[in-house]
Amino acid sequence: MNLDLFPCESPTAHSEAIGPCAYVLRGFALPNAEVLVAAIGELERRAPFRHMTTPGGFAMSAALTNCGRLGWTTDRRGYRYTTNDPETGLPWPAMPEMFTRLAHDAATQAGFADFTPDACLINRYESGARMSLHQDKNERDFAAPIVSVSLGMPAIFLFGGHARSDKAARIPLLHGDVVVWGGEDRLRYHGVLPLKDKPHPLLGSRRINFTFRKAG
Ligand code: MD3
Ligand code: FE
Repeated sequence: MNLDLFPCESPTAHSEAIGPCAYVLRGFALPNAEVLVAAIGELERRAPFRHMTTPGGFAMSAALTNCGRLGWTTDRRGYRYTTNDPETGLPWPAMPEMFTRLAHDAATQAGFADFTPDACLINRYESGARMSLHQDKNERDFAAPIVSVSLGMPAIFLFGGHARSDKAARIPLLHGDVVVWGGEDRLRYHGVLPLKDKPHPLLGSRRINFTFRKAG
């Protein structure tokens, strides 16, 4: 698909461009941080964090869970979205309204109108956990942006190009930062360097990252 068919709009104030269609909104989620953390406590009782296995047979160092109509999963058979948690057989927990609104408002701030996520993947990192360079391409429609919210320990985000071998920029992401990726940046390789142990007052030696997607 030719993503140049989806040029990006001009973002509003308080955003820092890290690519032609990618923006960091520093501290955008700070007012919601405590409510987000409380909501995770509730979600993980119904759909616990777990270390999934990649198709290559490795356990991911970040643990994950999902909320929303669709949840991202991986096992030996591959990567995909499912309506039910493979661990419990139950539907993924509904996406709390506050999550949907936060993602919508962040997308609007970055110039993407009408973003309505149907999937929220929640990654939990402890010291030393990482995510190697990859593309997110299990979603049906690449025209919608992805919104990510970082909480807890800081991380260094790797923002690469359209080939795995392209040099990646290193972007620090702190508690409360929100990033919006769309248009030609939607399929760029990205990852997270191994986390250093810098305990956070709210989350201790953990980092939580929410990514909101339109998957279906
Ligand atoms: C850039 N998560 O869950 S933020 C992932 O911090 C993932 O947990 C990282 O990569 C994390 O897939 C990075 C999210 C992110 C998501 C999609 C992107 C960054 C992206 C798509 C294109 C470019
Ligand atoms: Fe990703």
